[in-house]
Amino acid sequence: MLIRRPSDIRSSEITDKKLYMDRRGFMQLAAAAGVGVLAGDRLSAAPAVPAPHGQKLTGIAKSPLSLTTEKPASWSALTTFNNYYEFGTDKDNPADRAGSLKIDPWSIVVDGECNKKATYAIEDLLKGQTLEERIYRHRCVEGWSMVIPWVGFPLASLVKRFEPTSKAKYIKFTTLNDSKQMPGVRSTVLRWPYVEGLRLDEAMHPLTIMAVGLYDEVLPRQNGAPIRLVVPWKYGFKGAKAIVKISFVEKQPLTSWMESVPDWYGFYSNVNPAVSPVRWDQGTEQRIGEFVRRRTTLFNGYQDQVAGLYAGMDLRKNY
Ligand SMILES: Nc1nc2c(c(=O)[nH]1)N[C@H]1C(S)=C(S)[C@@H](COP(=O)(O)O)O[C@H]1N2
Ligand SMILES: [Mo]
Repeated sequence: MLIRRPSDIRSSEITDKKLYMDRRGFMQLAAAAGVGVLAGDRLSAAPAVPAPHGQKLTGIAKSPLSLTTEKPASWSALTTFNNYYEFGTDKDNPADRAGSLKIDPWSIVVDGECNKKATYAIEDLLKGQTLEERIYRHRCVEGWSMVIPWVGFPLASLVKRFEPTSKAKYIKFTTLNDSKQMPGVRSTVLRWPYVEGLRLDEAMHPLTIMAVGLYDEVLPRQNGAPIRLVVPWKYGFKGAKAIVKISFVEKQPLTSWMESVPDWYGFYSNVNPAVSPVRWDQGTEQRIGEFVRRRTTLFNGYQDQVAGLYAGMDLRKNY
């Protein structure tokens, strides 16, 4: 079968070694994790790690759905080691370049198979929502992982409000595509805008949230401000950042990654150590800040909660 590869796909996408060789990223993470720096390395070589930006969210409820007692990654690791190709393909590009992204005002277009098609201001969508802390395991397809203390609310509450019709089987998420603000969209590494999708029942699952915060602060731009999707049993790329459109559709949407590299990226993208459709072996993962790889678990450890969604499905075919 012919594998279509974007001609200028970055080596950082193709080898996970790059992750550990990126000196700057490594120094930051080592510092963030409190790990000693190798002899001969000067700490001054690492840029200052950002402090929490001081835009506190209030009235956050603790959710019983955090389901992990692991310690979340530090603020600095979470905000300097990101994937956000609209700002470049290196992990520190989003932190360096997303700072001036205009996120206010922000609105989301809701269209397709639903009764409440409209353009909604983000304030309107947040009205009446209880913000919850959800500490989730995050597993990236490239093999690294983190524990992330999101603040958000169930996507199901929005979906109900928009009243999908009986024809709505999937939700398509479209994200901001603005070449004036996002230098990375000049690259052809992906077809822009970045598009992701979920089956409607996946979108309605109580673990699926829209995140607007990190720790108890407003979501930083590099993490997807003002609003992004988080689906903890799927690989990280499902978590579309800077969402500007939610479409209810009948047919499975074509996501940006499926379109670019269909043999590597499937629609479901459920974390599955037994299926490695992408170049990397998905059997193990490396927590940022740790030096020993751990075993990856089916559905990223959320099997008790989500396995029922896929009863009877061949997860090797539906990767
Ligand atoms: N719009 C957009 N959303 C995106 C991406 C992207 O390039 N553009 N990258 C995805 C990938 S590959 C991952 S792992 C997560 C990373 O989220 P984080 O940087 O907050 O950890 O965002 C996802 N959402
Ligand atoms: Mo990712």
